[in-house]
Amino acid sequence: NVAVRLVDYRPADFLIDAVALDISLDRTASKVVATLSLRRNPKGAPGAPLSLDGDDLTLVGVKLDGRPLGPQDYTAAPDHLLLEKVPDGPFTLEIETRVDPSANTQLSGLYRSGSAYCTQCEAEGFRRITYFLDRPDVLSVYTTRVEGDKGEAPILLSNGNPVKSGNLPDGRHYAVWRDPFPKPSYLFALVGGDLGALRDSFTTMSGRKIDLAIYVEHGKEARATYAMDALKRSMRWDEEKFGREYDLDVFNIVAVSDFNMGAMENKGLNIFNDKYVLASPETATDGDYAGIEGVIAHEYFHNWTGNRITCRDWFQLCLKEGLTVFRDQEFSADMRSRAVERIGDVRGLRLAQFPEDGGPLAHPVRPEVYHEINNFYTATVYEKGAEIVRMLRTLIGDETFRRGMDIYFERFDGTAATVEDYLSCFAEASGRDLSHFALWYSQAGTPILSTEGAYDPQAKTFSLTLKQHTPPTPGQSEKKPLVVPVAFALFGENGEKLELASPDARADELARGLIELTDAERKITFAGVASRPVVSALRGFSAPVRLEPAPESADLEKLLACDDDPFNRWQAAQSLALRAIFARVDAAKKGAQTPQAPGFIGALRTILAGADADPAFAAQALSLPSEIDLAREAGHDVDPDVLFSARYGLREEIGRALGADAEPIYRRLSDAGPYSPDAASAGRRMLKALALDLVAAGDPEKGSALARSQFAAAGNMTDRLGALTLLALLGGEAREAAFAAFYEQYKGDALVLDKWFSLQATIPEPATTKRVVDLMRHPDFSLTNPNRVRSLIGAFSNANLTGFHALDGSGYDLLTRIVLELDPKNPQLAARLLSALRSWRTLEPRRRGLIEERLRHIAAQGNLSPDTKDIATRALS
Ligand code: B3K
Ligand code: ZN
Repeated sequence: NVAVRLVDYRPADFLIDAVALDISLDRTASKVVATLSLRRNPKGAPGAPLSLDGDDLTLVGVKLDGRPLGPQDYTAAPDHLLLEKVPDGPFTLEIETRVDPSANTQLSGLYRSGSAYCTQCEAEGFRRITYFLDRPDVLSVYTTRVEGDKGEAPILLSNGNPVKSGNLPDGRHYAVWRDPFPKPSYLFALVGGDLGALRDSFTTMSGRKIDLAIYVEHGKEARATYAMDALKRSMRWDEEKFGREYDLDVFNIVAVSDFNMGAMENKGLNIFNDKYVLASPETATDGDYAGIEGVIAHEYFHNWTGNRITCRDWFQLCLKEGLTVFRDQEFSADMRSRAVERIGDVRGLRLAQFPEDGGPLAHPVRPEVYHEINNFYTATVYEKGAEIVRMLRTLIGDETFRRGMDIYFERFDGTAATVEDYLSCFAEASGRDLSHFALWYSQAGTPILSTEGAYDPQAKTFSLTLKQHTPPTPGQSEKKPLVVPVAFALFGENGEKLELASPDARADELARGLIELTDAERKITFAGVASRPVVSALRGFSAPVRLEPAPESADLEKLLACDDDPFNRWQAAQSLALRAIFARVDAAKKGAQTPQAPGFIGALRTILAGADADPAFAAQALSLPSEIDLAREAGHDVDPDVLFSARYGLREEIGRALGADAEPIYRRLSDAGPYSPDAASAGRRMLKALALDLVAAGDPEKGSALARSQFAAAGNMTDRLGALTLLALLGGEAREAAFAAFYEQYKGDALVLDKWFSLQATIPEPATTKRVVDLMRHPDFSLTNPNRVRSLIGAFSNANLTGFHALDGSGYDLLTRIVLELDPKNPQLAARLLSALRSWRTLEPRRRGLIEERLRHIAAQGNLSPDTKDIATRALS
């Protein structure tokens, strides 16, 4: 694949004002007739030939202004259609192609999921349906006629509003849809199938009634109730928070089982992985409900940030994705607990984005080059992209941020925009020069922020020195200081928050408790400080940086008790836990006696005692960092087995100390009444699971007995899966019996079975590789369903540190074999799985060597897809 570069961007040579599609669905030979209204782009190269993108297409015929063309008039191949000579004025081109949805295992373009037809066109799937200028800056108005068999596909959907429908001979029928909003081809969608629907309506702020429908497998309509509720809340929230009203007469969502990612924001016709639509108390966990709410909101919010204003080119992907993630995170924070949402978002960022930014796949939020765009739908573009938007809001304030967004919607509606366009709106609203801030978009890598305090008891001053530096990343060896908003506070001896006075900071910085660090270093001396204060820095995680080193333990314990920023209270508990675990790691390496952590355990005891006030927060604060967290924090020469033992040992120490305190909490929370997915109830269930884990950590027999009865009696999936998770860790016959019972109960339900596969893949013991291999032979396993592959192989390689990194290399062999087997069928999925190896250089030498061999073996394969080749090559770079 050739490199595509941002600097090479040129406007298209032609514009396509209107597209009329006529698609006749057939399992193996769907007929596609596309009529394009073309004209030369005044901004394009004069006299340029017309070169249309294709991918795996079979051309049947071409007509220009109604006149059939002969082979001498064009050059056609599966991947392009070239017309050297076309009229200078406007003209129409009619292109007929055939596509085979049944053979489409890549799940890009027109494909089959179960018995339904559906499409996925982002980023470059439309060219697998017809020849087109398949790039996001070519915006057209689409009219789509879909024809299908009435029995096979009674439901025929496309973008926009329904125009007409009718019957045809031979048991066929058709529907015509028209989308009046100009859109790029990646937002095109079509669905045909025999589906059930949950219907509702929403009245917009200006009083327009919108018909809503969620299409699902027959019989599962009731499981879409929560998604429908989330949709209506999203529509209202976007009106209230951003003044954005929905624009079509209908909004349709279709849930399919075979989907490469979470969902897709096609105009007026969102297509979803059914995992993010279907939920019932018996089949979905609290986490699933929260995921549905977030993804429904995300795709809906794209209607303005992504669809009405789209991206000029794929380098600008963060313009829609980072901004829309920011919007869905804010929505969830408003719907649930803001503090718990923030903790969860930061955990996610550290889990997925920090390792990306710290390894060979690091890239700027706005990349400058790609070989395969599908590999850039990353945590950096999405989650770090959202953090940049959040920092912008922090810097200019809520009101100015909203004014900037209003300018953006007003000025760029109906266009394909850039990051510069976006920032210009906030520069205008705030009167600030944002050119330095913009470096966040082009500089890769996670900055390291350090704070150093010096107290002068004579002068009663406290000097705080903030420093930043960003380690080099591939292709960017020199890094510049960034604009880092550091939210901070000082706490006095009795835990009181200090008034801030300093000649070294602006009045607004002191008033807001927000230091803007713009250079490599900044020193601020505070006056009138009666005793050595405790610093709470990076409050609310005000910038996506690493704060190193963490404050001293005594200060952390104090912050845990007195900080009024819940994020930093949680962070204090995490930092203490990390310190206690790494003390054990060091002792183990030296063969020294295991250190105990009485201070930390005392702090946990206090959190547990006050847990009722905010159960979800307490559960978060009481949870130990995962092994994956530990590996990332360790950063180099990682030995997963050592990390596992240290963590497991601390868990036992905590359990022995706090098990007795936890048991009554567990028993009290077990009396919960009927299930409700709301955040407060979910928080209580989270605390209950944590309490049970503490009991089991101290007394495995008792824990197992409680887990077995919870498993048998559970009235909802959260409690049942929580019990099964503990039983899976405890092992033995009880575990196998519970897995068998779970399978019997849910064997017909794919989404629940995914949990069954996942949980087994994450058992932290050496025998798990064999279990995964055996599970691949299970009749319910299939390489063609992405959810199933991710649930078994993805969970094993990303969430089972000891199992996957077994010293004999068996985990790596397994992943290699699957990636190579999957690659010809579904390259996007194969490439995604392979990226589990991205942090290989942080491992100890033996494992590092084993992975490098596998990566070289993969990279050396002859027929590798561009997707997998790109990941393997960059991972080795
Ligand atoms: N925009 C889609 C992602 C498409 C991925 C293409 N490989 C989903 C989303 O972010 O909303
Ligand atoms: Zn998105």
